[in-house]
Amino acid sequence: MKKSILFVFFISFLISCEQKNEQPPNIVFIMSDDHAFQAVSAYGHGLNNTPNIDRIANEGALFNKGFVTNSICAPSRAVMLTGKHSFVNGKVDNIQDFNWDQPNFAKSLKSAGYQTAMVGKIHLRGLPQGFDYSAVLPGQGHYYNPDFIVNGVKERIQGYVTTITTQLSLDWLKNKRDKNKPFLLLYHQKAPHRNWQSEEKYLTLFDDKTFELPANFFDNYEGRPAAAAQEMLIAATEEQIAAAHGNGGHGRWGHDFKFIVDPYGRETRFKKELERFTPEQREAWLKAYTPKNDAMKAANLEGKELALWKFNRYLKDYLRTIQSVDDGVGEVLDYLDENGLSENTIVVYTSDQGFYLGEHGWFDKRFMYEESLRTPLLMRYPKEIKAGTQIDQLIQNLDFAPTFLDYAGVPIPEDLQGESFRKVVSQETSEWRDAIYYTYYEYPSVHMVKRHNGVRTDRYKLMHFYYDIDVWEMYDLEKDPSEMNNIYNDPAYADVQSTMHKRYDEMREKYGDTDALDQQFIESYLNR
Ligand SMILES: [Ca+2]
Repeated sequence: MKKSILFVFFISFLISCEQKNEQPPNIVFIMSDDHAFQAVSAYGHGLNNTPNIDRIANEGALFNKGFVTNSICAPSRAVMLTGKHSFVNGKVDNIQDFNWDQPNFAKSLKSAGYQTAMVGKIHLRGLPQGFDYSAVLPGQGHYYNPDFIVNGVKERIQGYVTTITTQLSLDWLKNKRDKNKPFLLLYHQKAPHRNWQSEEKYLTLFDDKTFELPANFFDNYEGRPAAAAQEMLIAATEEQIAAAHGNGGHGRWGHDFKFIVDPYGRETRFKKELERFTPEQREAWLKAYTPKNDAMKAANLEGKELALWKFNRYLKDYLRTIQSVDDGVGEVLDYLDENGLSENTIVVYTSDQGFYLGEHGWFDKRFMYEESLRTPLLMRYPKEIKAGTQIDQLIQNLDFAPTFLDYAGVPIPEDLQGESFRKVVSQETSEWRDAIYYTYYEYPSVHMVKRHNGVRTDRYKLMHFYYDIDVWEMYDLEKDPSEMNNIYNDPAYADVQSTMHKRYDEMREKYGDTDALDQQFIESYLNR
């Protein structure tokens, strides 16, 4: 009798050890909004310091070729959730509704026994499905004293949005989940989305610094008519700002540049933005910005000097908001460390797309040109990823859903269009796709970036702009990484061009994209 009791104890001890070993990994999926890879210090561009984000790569992997399928906020999030291209999941632009009833990887993990939470920006209307807990910003959300929709109920929370998003995430991790189950946390920051309002403590960070303009800031867009037609110039003229005003395109004094009265004496709408602030927040803001704005007005800047000023105002505000994002990442990593969770938790840091930090003279995204196509991507999972790993394969946001399901041991539905990169990042295999496919639809609209699609291989990129234009562009990224020289129809590249056209056709076939779908999305957009 005694023996058999001992035996039962021994067996249950073995089982509990096994369960502990086989506990599926937790997943903390951190996504910020519009965070350029150029503004993550791990990538070595020297603009800013993001020690906490960098820590993920130092202790795990840094991806040098992470890309999106459609470089704009809401569609990117739909791709991330569904693992399907925009023209398959239906969310092709920021305007169409997203169908939450379709499968997503959070629903699959929840059914498999995970505790799931979505905190911060999702930018998809409707109650998020697949989550035990959700606290999301309505639409773009506000930087100061934002409204959150907590499990479907709207409430205003006083404070700074990035800090609140971190606090809500930590509160869920500490107090709101069942700690006997593995967890999935989507921790998604609004920052550094425009109009780049920083936390009080960072209002004067970088004041003593002048950032140099990128080499192609004054791009003339020769050979690139779609690039010439955009409305996303940092140094737009007063005429261009006025012309784009209704669309919210080029930089506005009272929004992007934060003037209550612009340099020409006109009152702006920024005063209205300050109405959301508490008296203390407003005082801190005015104390920091009034002297800077007055000095700019007194200097009567013109031409290149004015461009340099606008670029610096933009870049500094943008980078300031990233400091708070980095602080939050540090707090979450600390929580994992302090609770013995780091070893069995996958941590991913990425953005919903890249962003132009003055390259081609721009802010914003949308184009398939490198700086918005590419995102920061860093990942830590000590069990399988060696510290200091560098990954050069072509990864897309399409791949997150199947990758997370793979780690969790949950079957990957056959209709997902991404691939699990688990064995790539653990360096068990180097076999991977050699091309990616891209689509963009939101036109005519804010920033006036024309509809286009294209294919990128390791070295070349072929793009087609269509609808009210029919223009092909091709780039040799090895010789021309800034994409200034459109080599389409260059006889020296005739063979490459023919191969790239073949790859483009193959990609459309593989993913199920067609001219008929392009036309269908034009019609549904125009008739909305
Ligand atoms: Ca975005």
